[in-house]
Amino acid sequence: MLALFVLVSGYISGRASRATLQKPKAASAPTAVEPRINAATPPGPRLAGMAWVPGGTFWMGAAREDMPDARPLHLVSVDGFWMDEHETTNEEFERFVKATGYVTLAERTPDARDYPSAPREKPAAGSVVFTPPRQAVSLDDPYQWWSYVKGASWRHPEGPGSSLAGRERHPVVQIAWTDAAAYAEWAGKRLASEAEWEFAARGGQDRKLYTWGDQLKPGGRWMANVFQGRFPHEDTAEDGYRGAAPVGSFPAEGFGLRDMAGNVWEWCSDWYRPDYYATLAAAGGVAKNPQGPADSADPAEPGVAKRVNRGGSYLCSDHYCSRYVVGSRGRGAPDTGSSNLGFRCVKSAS
Ligand SMILES: [Ca+2]
Ligand SMILES: [Cu+2]
Repeated sequence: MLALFVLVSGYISGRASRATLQKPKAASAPTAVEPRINAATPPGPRLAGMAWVPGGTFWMGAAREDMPDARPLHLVSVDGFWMDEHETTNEEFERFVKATGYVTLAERTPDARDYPSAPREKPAAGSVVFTPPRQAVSLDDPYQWWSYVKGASWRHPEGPGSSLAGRERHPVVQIAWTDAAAYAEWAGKRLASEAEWEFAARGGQDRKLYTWGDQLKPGGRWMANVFQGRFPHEDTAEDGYRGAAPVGSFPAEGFGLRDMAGNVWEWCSDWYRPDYYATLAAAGGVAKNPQGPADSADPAEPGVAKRVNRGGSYLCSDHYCSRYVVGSRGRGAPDTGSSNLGFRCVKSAS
């Protein structure tokens, strides 16, 4: 009893007590932190359409030369939470719009004062659509395959003339961060932090390349809806889908979640900064439930604040962007959707 008291009081006063120093080192010294998955069982009954993500401590990031913003690997811990098993679908989003009358940003005529650098012509409601060229193009100019299309919105993902017929179970796209946050609030949920999102995507595995393991095509099988062929003009749909797929078309990962790689990008709650991981790593120890930086910076588009996107999309391929790598990161302006960007929600345990 006394030994225990000495040990505890020694820790409280910030220096090791004699009792501690006499113990074998391994038993008492807080040595290297190991990644672990919490054992805690779900708090209460399962929520409809959601999977329990138990939380734990994990190595976050990707140790890849071509992804400097995903380096360095650093230890992060997150508490358990519930997560939508799949991306929010068109039929789910329609229920929200019917119930609330919500109008997405893409459907509103932008205020010219918010876009001082835009062309002088009258701003029009619309959104960003993947418009592939007919032939091979240089991969350093994304404007070759992205266009601002008037009238594009979640109801008309590729612009006027396109519709949701037959796409009820496809992920909703053309969703700005603001729209995703509004849906989440209505649903009594929220967007995941980037750390929660990555912990969930790893499915309980440690430092794997993909949500399912280290091999891109185990047994020759595609595990996610991504892009095959020559980007951007030739999508051979070897995985069965050109463009988005109905949610849940590919196998679940370790926590029961679908499409955490590929299909559509997903909004997270965090602001984006390429140096955020370096900041956390420099602080040392384990970052507990990190919520992202206080502000945003994107050297590729200075002056435009960005929120984090994760998971990559049906446009990701190994010779262009590889963002189905589980630790990789994306970002976008919170007022801007696109034809390969959607979201899913989470809910805290309490
Ligand atoms: Ca595909
Ligand atoms: Cu990509």
